[in-house]
Amino acid sequence: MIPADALTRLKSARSIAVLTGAGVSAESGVATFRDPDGIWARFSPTELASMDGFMANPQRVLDWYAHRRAVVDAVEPNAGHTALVALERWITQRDGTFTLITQNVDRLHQRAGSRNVLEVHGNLVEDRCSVCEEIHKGEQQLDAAGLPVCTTCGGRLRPNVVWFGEDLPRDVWDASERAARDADVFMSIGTSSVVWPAAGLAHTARSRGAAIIEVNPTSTDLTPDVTWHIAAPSGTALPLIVAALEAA
Ligand code: BV8
Ligand code: ZN
Repeated sequence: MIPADALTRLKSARSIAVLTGAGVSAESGVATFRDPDGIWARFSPTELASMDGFMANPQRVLDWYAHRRAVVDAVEPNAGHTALVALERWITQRDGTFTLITQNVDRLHQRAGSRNVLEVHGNLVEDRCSVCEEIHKGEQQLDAAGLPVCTTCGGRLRPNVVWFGEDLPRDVWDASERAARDADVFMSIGTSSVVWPAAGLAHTARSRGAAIIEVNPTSTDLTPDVTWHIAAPSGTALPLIVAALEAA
């Protein structure tokens, strides 16, 4: 299942960059965005994951994120998350570098033990004040309409995620681009590669000579440009890759 020359390339890599998407959390029981039973299948992104959607119906958007938080709180990281922790350990023990860039907002990578995680689309755990940008976690002060507001300035709180049409956090994005540029191997795992600019990272890596490994049971927009496509779930493929590297 794992191409021998992909393993050879990984063994000689000094720097690995990984981009993960909702597919990595699927085996934990967290719905993806675009698979037939995925989240967006029931809602449209513009209604829920956008400032316009939030302004139009804040309670509906806050209820949706509260639902997703409850789902994530009730699940555990899976073998794919754990294998990425082992891969980070394997290459850093060889004085190599490992950067995990994730589009996921569920923090399952951190709960699994990944350390150097770049959350390009933010996270579900925190709220952010839409006025003063202060980060809030858990405490709730409600306005007359029963909506959470900032305890510092009274501004409306929103999930600390990046919505469509919003810029990605500058420092996180710059670090992600640097990691993609410097990577010898770039792994695109569990993402449909349709959301930009995150989907451009693999192309940045490739333009600098990196080998691209895609782990996804189906083909994606990126597949024509990858070096190897491993058509398997991340919870199966990633432990096999790590076992082969550790056995070498
Ligand atoms: C921006 C956070 C500047 C919220 C999300 C260039 C070209 C085209 C469009 C654009 C462009 N530049 C900007 C855009 C517009 C837009 C965009 O990309 N639209 C797309 C849909 C066409 N991008 C933006 O707006 C971005 N901002 O560019 O800023 C700017 C500023 C102002 C005006 C314009 C531009 C912001 C994008 C961030 C949006 N926020 N999430 C939340 O989560 O609630 S996006 C959302 O999609 C999630 O973050 C998710 O992670 C992300 C990507 O989806 P995937 O993770 O790939 O999930 P998906 O379901 O699609 O795929 C799952 C895959 O897993 C599948 O392939 C499946 O086969 C596979 N799979 C299933 N099971 C498994 C598996 N794989 C492995 N193992 C398994 N077991
Ligand atoms: Zn505030």
